[in-house]
Amino acid sequence: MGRLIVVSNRVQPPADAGGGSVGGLAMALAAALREANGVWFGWSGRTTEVYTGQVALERTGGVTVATVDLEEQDVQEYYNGYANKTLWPLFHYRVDLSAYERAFSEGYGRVNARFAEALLPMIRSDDVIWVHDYHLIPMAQELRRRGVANRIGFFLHIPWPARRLLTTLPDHPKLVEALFDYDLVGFQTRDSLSAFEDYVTQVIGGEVVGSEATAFGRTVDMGAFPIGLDVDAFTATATGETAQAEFEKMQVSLAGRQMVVGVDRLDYSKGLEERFLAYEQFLQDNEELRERVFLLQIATPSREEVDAYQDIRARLDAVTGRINGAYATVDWVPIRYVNRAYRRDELAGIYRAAKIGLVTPLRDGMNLVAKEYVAAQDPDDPGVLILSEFAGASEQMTEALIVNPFDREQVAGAIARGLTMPRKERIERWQALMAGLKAFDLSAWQGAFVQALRGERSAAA
Ligand code: GDG
Repeated sequence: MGRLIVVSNRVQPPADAGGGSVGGLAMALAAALREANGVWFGWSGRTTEVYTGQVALERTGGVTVATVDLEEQDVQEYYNGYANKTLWPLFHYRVDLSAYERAFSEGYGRVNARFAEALLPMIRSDDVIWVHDYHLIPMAQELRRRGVANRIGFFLHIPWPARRLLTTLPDHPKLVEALFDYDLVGFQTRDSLSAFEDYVTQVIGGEVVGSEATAFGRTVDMGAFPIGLDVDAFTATATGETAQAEFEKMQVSLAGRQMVVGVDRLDYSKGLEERFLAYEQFLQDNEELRERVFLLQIATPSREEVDAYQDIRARLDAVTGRINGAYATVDWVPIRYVNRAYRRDELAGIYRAAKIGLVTPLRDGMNLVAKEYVAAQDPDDPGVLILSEFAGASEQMTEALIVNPFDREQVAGAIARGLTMPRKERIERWQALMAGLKAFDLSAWQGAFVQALRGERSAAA
């Protein structure tokens, strides 16, 4: 069986992925690659004055890691530009924040071509290639242009947007056409898959039969492959020494109060402002519960070079300041708002100490925090997950309290319900959620995708 080559924008060596890493993708891929004696190719995260195309190779944790440096202009146009100022907001339904410049799209094309050129000499004829995420949609096209005939799959970690949104993107058919150079295209949810099918049939006039889409004179296999969590590993982390120490530290700090927790990259798609306002609504509506609870929001700084991220950070500073100013007492602050990264094992202890996991993105491909929160709970006394209907995870995690994050009163009501939910109901919901997590965990996810990519089984969802 041929090797697995994974291509993603950033590469996180597996050896480092246990402790301090940030980003669901890094965690997911490290494990998948170890199993498949894989090669992981991507950007080093470093810039050089002039692009050299030189590939740095490193062997770590059973995986060959291959990286290239980019030029500053590449980073501005491809990464900060087309990926994070154009596609990310658009695919998260924020047409208002999506900025298009021709230079961005040229930079995007150029970097994809550079990656393909750099990867080319490493590809053996029986390798399968798995490309990840919106940064690299044209990767297969660039490899095909260079004569690569291997099986190539693409997985989109973020949502596929509704057709009316996607058509606001200049040159949208060009972007979609590039997907037809893959053998397999995977989405997180059936919802994204059907939005893609809708675009192909309604905008391009293509055809969808079973799990295959035909357009631009080519046929591609498609499927929904919801990313899972390495449940056993995370549960072990949550009951390990560091997590236990963190848990005990939190117990002291709780001082008999109950904690609601949010953990997110500081990103406008995560709905943090709406979350704080819903929590304020809860404080207003539930005077008797008010000082018995607090919200801990960990918001890890992210993409700070992009203006929209500076704006959301300033807005969050203001809204937490206002709410804390309005409600705090001498010995109680309603929102503990923290802008720093924690170790993964510390996070696990924090999740375990929280009565409610508040996961309310406005749009999210999947959301692994929801899964981590559940996996970290004490089976005898589990907390309650409140989950946005617009997180991909809500397709699977139906036993959570599912909310519309735009509906402040509904979210406020769910917080009150979670805090007072009888233990029996908490246990029943948690058991059902855990069974779902175990049935389709990280290794099932990568196994299903790679098998479908190798043509060993159908992609049909
Ligand atoms: C994209 C899609 C999809 C957060 N803060 C810290 C920290 N994290 C970790 C969490 C979790 C990961 O980052 C975040 O993953 P999410 O899935 O919630 O979100 P994105 O980063 O937006 O990921 C998403 C994912 O790709 C995978 O396909 O689910 O929809 O947007 O694992 O725990 N980790 C550490 N310290 C922190 O402070 N160590």
